Amino acid sequence: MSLQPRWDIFCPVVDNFGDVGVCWRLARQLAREEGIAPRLWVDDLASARRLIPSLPSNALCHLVEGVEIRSWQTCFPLVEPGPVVIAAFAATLPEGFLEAMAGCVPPPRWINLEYLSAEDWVAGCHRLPSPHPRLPLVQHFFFPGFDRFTGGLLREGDYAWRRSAFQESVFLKAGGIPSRQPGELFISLFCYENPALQGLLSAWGQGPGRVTCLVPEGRALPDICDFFGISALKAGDRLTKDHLVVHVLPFVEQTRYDELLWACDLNFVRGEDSFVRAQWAEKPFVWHIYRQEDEAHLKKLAAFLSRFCAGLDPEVRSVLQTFWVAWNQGDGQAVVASWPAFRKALAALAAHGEAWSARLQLMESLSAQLVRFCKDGIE
Ligand code: TRH
Repeated sequence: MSLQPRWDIFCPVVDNFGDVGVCWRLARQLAREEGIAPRLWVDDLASARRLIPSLPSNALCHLVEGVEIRSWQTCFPLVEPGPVVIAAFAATLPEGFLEAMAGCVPPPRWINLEYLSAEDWVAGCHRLPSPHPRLPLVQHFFFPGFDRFTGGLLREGDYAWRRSAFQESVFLKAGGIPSRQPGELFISLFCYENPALQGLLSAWGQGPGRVTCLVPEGRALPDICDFFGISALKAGDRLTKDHLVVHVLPFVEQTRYDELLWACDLNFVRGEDSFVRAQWAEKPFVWHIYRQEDEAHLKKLAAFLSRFCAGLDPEVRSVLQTFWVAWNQGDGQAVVASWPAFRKALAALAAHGEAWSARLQLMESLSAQLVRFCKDGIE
């Protein structure tokens, strides 16, 4: 019998890969670094399988890297809750499981792990309690974030070691990507559909110097097909136009996504988890934020920009903000017009990215903060 505390993590998959991406990363880190035996309940195992290819397609319960991955189905089994229960992204827990939690002595620590935001109000809500209206249970909000008043970010203890062991030549060879020519720019592209993409591809094609764009299979492909006037693309395909070369890559196992970021000079990322990974990669990046109702995402974007740009040279700051905002508005003309200045600012942005990452690393990792919060008791 395992002596490790079992923590239950509930992951509802709204769409795409970020929900399961964050939960899987957290669970794996808890298992590897914190001596926890996580039980990860996922309501969409097909999405999880894209990030965790070793997960069998017919398994309702499977152990991967110390994490018990369970299919979260409507008919929920009778299981004993662990001492900590994490409801990710406001997950509604199964009623029977909540009743079982209420019957535990003492009741489990119940954490509502929220989405990442750089907005100032987050610090005021982090760790706030919220009693259940009927049951003797208290839920606590836990907010990831960018300063010491929040729960921090997920970063694995062996990240720096993995990064220093990375060999770009091996990565490129394995992907069938020719090695870099002098002055060539490698760009990874992981984004949602974007009406500005075709203009940007044509700007890349105009040079100066070659641009190699590495695109994982996914939502960017239809725009790329339209740009090249073809009907479909798949992993392994390679297309060229003027100075631009596009390689379509397979969607890889989550741990290997970092390699793509390390190999590139500029990374287009999106959502939540790839956005954080780009910051650890210490390379210039462009964030395609997840669209929300009532344009709430624009506030989030502005909040991040204001933190990230603090201390940045005013000219570089303005170039970065113009390009990011144009990209998020899908404004092709503005993206194309601001690309040359953005390209020129890449060296300054790379240096800034290192300093930014060093500052973020002063925060304790989110997984360690969670463990401390649950162990120390709740003030
Ligand atoms: O996929 P995303 O857009 O995810 C989300 C969800 O839409 C979610 O509902 C929303 O709330 C959130 O964004 C803000 O982007 P994200 O967060 O970057 O997640 C992608 C995951 O996929 C991340 O863990 C990295 C992983 N990944 C791989 O494992 N292999 C790959 O080849 C690639 C490109 C990504």
